[in-house]
Amino acid sequence: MTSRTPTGLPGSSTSPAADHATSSTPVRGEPRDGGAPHSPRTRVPTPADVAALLRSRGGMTIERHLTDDQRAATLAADARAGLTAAPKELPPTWFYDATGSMLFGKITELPEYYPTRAERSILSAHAAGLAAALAETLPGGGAGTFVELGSGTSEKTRMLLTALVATGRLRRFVPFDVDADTLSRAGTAARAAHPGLAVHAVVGDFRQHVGLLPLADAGTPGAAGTDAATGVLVAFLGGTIGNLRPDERQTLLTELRERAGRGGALLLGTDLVKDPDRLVAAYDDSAGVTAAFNRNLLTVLNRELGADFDLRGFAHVARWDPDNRWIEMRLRSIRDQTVRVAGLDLTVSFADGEEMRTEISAKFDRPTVARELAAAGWRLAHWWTDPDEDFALSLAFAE
Ligand code: SAH
Ligand code: AVI
Repeated sequence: MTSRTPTGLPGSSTSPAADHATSSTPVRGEPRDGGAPHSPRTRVPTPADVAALLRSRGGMTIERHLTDDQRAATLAADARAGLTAAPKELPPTWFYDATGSMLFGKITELPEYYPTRAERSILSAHAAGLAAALAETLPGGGAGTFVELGSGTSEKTRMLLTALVATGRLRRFVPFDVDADTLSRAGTAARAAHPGLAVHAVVGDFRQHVGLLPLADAGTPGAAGTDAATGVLVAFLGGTIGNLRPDERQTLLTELRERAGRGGALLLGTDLVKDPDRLVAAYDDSAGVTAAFNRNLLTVLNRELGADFDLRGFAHVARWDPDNRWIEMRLRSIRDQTVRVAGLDLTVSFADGEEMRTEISAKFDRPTVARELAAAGWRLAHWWTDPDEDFALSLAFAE
């Protein structure tokens, strides 16, 4: 299994053990060593000790595939590559610090931003049917492990968790996100709602760390160290797959298929193509929340890379690209200006009117989703939409 690293990253390797320090850390508020003070005779607990301790106390574990150092290195590599490219571009992953996640939460409540409401309505109508479909098709009568990529607050996921727990098969919930704080809160909430469920939160970057996901090879009954004969459900909700380029989507879907094994299922949320005016309004709301979300990327670079972006010098732009069928968010420089990025020892010039792309958000239709899934080894089994057909949830099984 290979673990992908953005081009040019230091430490790029195909050996997960070699290039990704993996550690389990206790949930906030839990004592690091179970309360026992360190003394010369007390062995410093290893990450495995801590994880075992928390499990035995009924706690949640957090595994870090993206340590603070790796986050800093990945952000630096992405920023250097993007700010020196022509045209300039930054990956949307870096929107999501605490402020960015909070702003995204506000976006989901805006009148113009329909995707969250539409997906919630689909989940509310079909969560039980989904659990039944999994029970019918997956080995062991359902999903034993439920992984959620880009989980955020896991707010909509609660409906799914309730339906899956009701099947009596679900043992483990694995929320996976780049934002450790939001992840920790979401994992704690899931654990509180379902005390019998093991919650194993993973801080990671789905562009790099999917190969490290703790998934059972569901199609291999009795596989050592796995929950063997039960299936795995991977959910990727919210339309976040549309924030990846087509080649990145294909790589991720293929890697998920390999990791989930023959007993794997994938629940994929995709926003659908519609009237461009509605699409642009969803990404350029009248209250200016999306503009603040977009500019927050510059705040992240200022704080984490010692840059001196003047946020007032950049205008928010949202545009529909009919050829690629995606929304593009950009930041447009409103004057000639120079930005110093001390952490990269880099000076970047922006011309008046120059635009830097910060996000694509691709929109889909059923044939496109089915084709992309099939190319990665997934068979589309169910396609559910909201009544207005704004958004779709696809349930696919490993071929
Ligand atoms: N699934 C939630 C949140 C969507 S917002 C919903 O449907 O509402 C996108 C989420 O993906 C954020 O929580 C963000 O932190 C996370 N994310 C963005 N890029 C990521 C990456 N490269 N790896 C892991 N998580 C990422
Ligand atoms: C997370 N993702 C699916 C959102 C989207 O709609 O592409 C991010 C977002 N960007 C602007 N508004 C919301």
